[in-house]
Amino acid sequence: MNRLSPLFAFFLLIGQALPAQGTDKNPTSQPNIIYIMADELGYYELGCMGSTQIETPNIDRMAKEGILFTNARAGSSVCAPTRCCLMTGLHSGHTSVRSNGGGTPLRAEEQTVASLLHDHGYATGGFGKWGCGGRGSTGVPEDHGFDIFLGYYDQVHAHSYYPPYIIKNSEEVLLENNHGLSEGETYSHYVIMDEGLEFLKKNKDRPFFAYFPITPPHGLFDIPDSDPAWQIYKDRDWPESAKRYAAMVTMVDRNVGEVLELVQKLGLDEKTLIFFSGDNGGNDYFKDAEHPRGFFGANVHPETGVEFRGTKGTLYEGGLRIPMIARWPGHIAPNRVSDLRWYFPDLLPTACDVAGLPIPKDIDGISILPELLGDEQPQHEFLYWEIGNQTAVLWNDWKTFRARPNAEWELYNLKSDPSEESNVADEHPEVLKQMVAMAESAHTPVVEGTFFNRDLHEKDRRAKFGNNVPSKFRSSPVKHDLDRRGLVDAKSMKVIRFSSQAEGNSKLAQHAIDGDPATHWHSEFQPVRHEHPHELVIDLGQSQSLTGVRYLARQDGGWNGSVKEFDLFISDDPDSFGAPVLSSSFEKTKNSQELRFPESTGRYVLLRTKSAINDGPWASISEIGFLKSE
Ligand SMILES: [Ca+2]
Ligand SMILES: [Ca+2]
Repeated sequence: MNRLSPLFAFFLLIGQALPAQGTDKNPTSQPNIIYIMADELGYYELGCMGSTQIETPNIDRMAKEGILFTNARAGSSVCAPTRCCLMTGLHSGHTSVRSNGGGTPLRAEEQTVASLLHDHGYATGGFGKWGCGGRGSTGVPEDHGFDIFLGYYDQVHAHSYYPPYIIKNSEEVLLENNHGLSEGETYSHYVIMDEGLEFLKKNKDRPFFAYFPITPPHGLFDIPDSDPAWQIYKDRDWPESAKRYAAMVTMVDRNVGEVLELVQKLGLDEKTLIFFSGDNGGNDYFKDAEHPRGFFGANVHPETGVEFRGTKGTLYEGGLRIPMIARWPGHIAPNRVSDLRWYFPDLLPTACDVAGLPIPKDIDGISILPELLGDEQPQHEFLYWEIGNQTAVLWNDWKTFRARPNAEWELYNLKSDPSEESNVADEHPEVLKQMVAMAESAHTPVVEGTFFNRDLHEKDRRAKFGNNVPSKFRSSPVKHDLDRRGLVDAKSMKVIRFSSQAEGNSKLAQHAIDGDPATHWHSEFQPVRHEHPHELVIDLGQSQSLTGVRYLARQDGGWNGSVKEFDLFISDDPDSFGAPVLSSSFEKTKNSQELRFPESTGRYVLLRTKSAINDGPWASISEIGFLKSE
């Protein structure tokens, strides 16, 4: 449907640089933009997407008053990388935040939706979980265009709704009587939402961009018993966590209602474009024999039972499909359903287009303003994702996926096979060849930002636990440490790729080289259990001649994941390793161990585990280091 006046459409056709105003007969420049993003919300977990278990009347109403997108996808399948795509207009082959450690920073010079709008006179506020740079790094939001950002900078911090403090523009905001995890009196999300609503009121007379990357329903499944949303579910015959989760989604729905109501009350309805979405694909939360795809079936069509393969964390459709709604009375026609295929890198150019700003050239997104206004919408040539070792491309009806660099490419026809069950790579070699070329063209090596003060960031991560910081987060003395004599300096090393990490348990890949024997990397074991081979790729900072590897097993009581058989590779190309320089095994000991190999030179080291000391499927490393040749 064409919502433009014929005259206005004519001006667009001849390429006049008019501010984009759609049906607005008296264009007022610089509309407001509000982006609300629920963390972890699954595709089918809203009423308007078919859920019959979770009540979301406000979001359903928002969809009716605007566009419900049925073919939108996240920038990535986990929290930090997907946020980076949303903020920068880049896909995950070009972004600076591609690992999900929680505090990986944007580079100092990077532009964001907020910085572009801010330079154009917008007030800019963020409320929720940042995930594009911990405190003390080049990625903090107030250095990337936000006048104010209140919430969590680091994702581990964000797991608790009762931390002793949250962060506002890198300063600590104390939350009264909070003790971390689920213990406390001040529910952080209320504080964050209140500040966001205040921001809207305060800036009602000037253009604003309000970004609400709120944390529910992710993290610990906590909602105060006094919350009206809890009252709806508390007596259901469901598992406790499932009830809490549903209540958190309904609370988010109430928050969306509060934003809609306030915008209307401020008389800004027609001046304000509002988005609501998830941040990555849903999870199989609370699954059991009766609900193998999770209690609420985040990736299962409630009526047909057709499933999206995979979950959060994978690049199958289940990791990427998200609910997405846009509402802009007077500009977006009500009651529309759109199957436009778009994803997070498209927010930045769309925001620029809406605000009447030139769209930067060096991005991957395209503006979807034409689709919002019911006009002819240009399409992406293809969509691209990478995370950890996984790669995926979407092109026409085709989706190709590769689980890791040395695995076979899989090919699916999403039109006939939305569940990605039938790999037709062998039947369509020409299609696959073209898509592999697209994937290769889309990937550039990651260049992250930097930390100048890691202590602040680490403090925020410990704040998840309040005063009861578990030993792995304390710098408590452990019995053994890595023998560091003659090693490449740990400070110059960086983990640039890993197969998986136990993010929810804060056993991150970077812990294998953080210089602290009390912390360790562990491969992810829930919700997805990854098996050998597990991989770490470490950048030594510069090409080095090496003659050996030293390793320290996890220093807590456990042995899960302690490495037995492994291959070690050295290369000057982080994407291409030849034959291993060492194939060997570590012993069952908590002491520092050393193995030698013939002198080999390179900047990047790949460790690939083949088995664990206790024959389990996991990998874990407290510390690893590399011996320089003398
Ligand atoms: Ca998430
Ligand atoms: Ca460590």
